[in-house]
Amino acid sequence: MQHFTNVNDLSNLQQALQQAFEIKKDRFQFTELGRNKTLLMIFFNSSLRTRLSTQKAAMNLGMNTMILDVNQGAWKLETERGVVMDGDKPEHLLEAIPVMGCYCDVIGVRSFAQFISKEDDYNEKIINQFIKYSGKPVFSMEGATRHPLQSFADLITIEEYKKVERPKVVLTWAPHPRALPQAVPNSFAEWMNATDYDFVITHPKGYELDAQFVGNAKVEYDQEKAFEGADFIYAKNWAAFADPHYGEILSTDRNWTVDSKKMALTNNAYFMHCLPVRRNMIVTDEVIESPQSIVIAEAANREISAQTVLKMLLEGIK
Ligand code: AN0
Ligand code: CP
Repeated sequence: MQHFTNVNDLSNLQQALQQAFEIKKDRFQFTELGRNKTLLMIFFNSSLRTRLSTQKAAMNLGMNTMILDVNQGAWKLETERGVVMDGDKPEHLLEAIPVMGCYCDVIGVRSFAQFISKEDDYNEKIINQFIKYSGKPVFSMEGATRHPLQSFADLITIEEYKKVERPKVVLTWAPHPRALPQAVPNSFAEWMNATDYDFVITHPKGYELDAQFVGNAKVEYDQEKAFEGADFIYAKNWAAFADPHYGEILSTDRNWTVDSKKMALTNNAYFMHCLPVRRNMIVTDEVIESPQSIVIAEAANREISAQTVLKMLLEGIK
């Protein structure tokens, strides 16, 4: 594999899943693969899980790791070509990227949607420049439109916990005080649509996701109806996608918070969330602390998804 930004970069999803389960059985079986190879992780945004799980995954493969928080200690980066750089940004991304590429063998990038230009966000302007100018394999640690390492870990987790071959999986919008990107729900939908699950998305009117991610999913505006018979509830907030409200908060209605009463409508569903999660906005204490909550197992699988992807990228290096 050359780069990893979405589910289609895996040539075969079922094989990738099998590889992930192999790695989970013994995560130290490929320690030679990464010897004398260096992973550089670039963060334009905060992270707990992605940072730690990806670093751990790289170490499991015998790699060395370097982490750069662009907003803490690095030069502020200009990202627009053609600007007269007389402002507060001393360095341009067009030099910074190839320079960073000189020091490593693989690059991970986290760069969220900025909600300034929908076009820039949905063209993955930052990650695509890393792909174009770094000369190295690049993978997404959450871009503007997708969070594929998260979705891969989500899929691994569902495969581990499902009790029927074709579970009903429900992605539900839930309220949040800040405007959050669509990357996690987009990506989750993209990966669920690549499986044979019964996949339903529920959200208030106005929160429709980009049609390319919704795909063949069933959209149900009545959250309680959507929860009926569900095997997995996957909660997430996102800001509006549709124009003219791109990036805006249209509702903070706590009737959409996932609580025990709603979980009782399901088929004893497992509760999932990518974390970090705001308790009693997205989900009640009771639900996230219940035996049906698998958020920690889900986070643990981030190490496995990252290691599977890093292994494939290392194998792709000539
Ligand atoms: C981010 C988001 O919603 O995309 C990262 C989630 C993994 N969440 C926050 O910024 C709270
Ligand atoms: N789920 C996830 O990506 O968490 P972080 O933002 O902490 O990395």
